[in-house]
Amino acid sequence: MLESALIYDLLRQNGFDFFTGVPDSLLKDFCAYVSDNAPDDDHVIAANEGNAVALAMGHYLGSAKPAVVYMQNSGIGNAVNPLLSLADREVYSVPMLMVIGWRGEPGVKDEPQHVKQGRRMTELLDAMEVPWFVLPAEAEDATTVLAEACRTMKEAAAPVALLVRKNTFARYELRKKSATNYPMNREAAIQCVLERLGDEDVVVSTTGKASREVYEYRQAKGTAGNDFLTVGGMGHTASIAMGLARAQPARRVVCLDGDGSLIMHMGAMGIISRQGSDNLLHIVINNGAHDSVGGQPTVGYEIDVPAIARACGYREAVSVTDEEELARELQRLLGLRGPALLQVVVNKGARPELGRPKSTPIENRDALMQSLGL
Ligand SMILES: Cc1ncc(C[n+]2csc(CCOP(=O)(O)OP(=O)(O)O)c2C)c(N)n1
Repeated sequence: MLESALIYDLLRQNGFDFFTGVPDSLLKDFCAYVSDNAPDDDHVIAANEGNAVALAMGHYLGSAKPAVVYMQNSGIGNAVNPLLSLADREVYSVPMLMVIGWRGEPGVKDEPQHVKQGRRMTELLDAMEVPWFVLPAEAEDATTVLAEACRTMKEAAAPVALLVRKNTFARYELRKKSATNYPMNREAAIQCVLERLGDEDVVVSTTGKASREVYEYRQAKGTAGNDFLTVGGMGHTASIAMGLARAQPARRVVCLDGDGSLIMHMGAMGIISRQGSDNLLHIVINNGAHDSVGGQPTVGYEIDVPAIARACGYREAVSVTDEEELARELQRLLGLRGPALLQVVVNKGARPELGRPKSTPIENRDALMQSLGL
């Protein structure tokens, strides 16, 4: 296994002084090391992976130095447009080193949303003509491959990818821990909401541990619920909820979103409020972090989510922290014409033994559609 320190130091020695990206569970240790060791100004956790590619491009324009862009392979989708229409050698030709966590690598068991992405990943990079290398888990080989990747990046003057397999990096525990003291964490907030919804209400929950907690709640209660558990497509949960709300105007649709997810595709907020989602309640569980993949910070605690919602045209937007306020505002907002936004500010953290849905995404889809009489 590789020490993150070794790769970080090699990157620094190769002239990389700016790191940006979106965290990934597989790169958790490397991301934590960068968070702890890169000066704050040299590290930006981006809203989405396309955003990170563009930041790397701006950095190069202003410094003549390539940046490191880290991401999970599911983020390649977000990055394709700026990679091909900006950084590509046939457009602005901007070098950068992408460090990509390889979820769903063939032969390695993973969740359904990662399987095809992992299987087709190298072909996707080939189709984009992005040269790629696999980072070996052994220090000497990793040093050689990293040097080769840097050489290729400089020669091509274009983005190059370094693929990171599961268990490549040795454990590194984030030292920069931010402890908050809110009354609830995400799971407590989710339970409080689910306990108070009616049998007809539809729930759309976001990517990561939130959906796993919704699933476990239903399992524990032995009730089915009308839930759509978003497993992939981080950042699109609220748009799925809006589409559903429009198609089912007689139902109340409750979106359980995360701050990282909200920020990833925040532009959707302006659309949600303009297109008549009267029956949509958008709940943002804000733990100020990408909790599901290692707890790296988002700007969730620093931005005023209800003010943004109001400015986007949501009819109501409030923020709560404790269970009593949450229960009260939930009842009130469910009774109003939407779209409304309810922010719940919570501590990060989850139960270590939190399970994963045993049903497949298609079973989840069918169960929901059946419950809607479709
Ligand atoms: C496009 C994309 N990039 C990155 C990921 C990896 N990922 C899964 S969950 C998650 C964090 C989500 O953060 P947030 O919405 O705040 O929810 P939390 O985990 O804090 O509950 C990330 C980065 C992903 N699934 N998809």
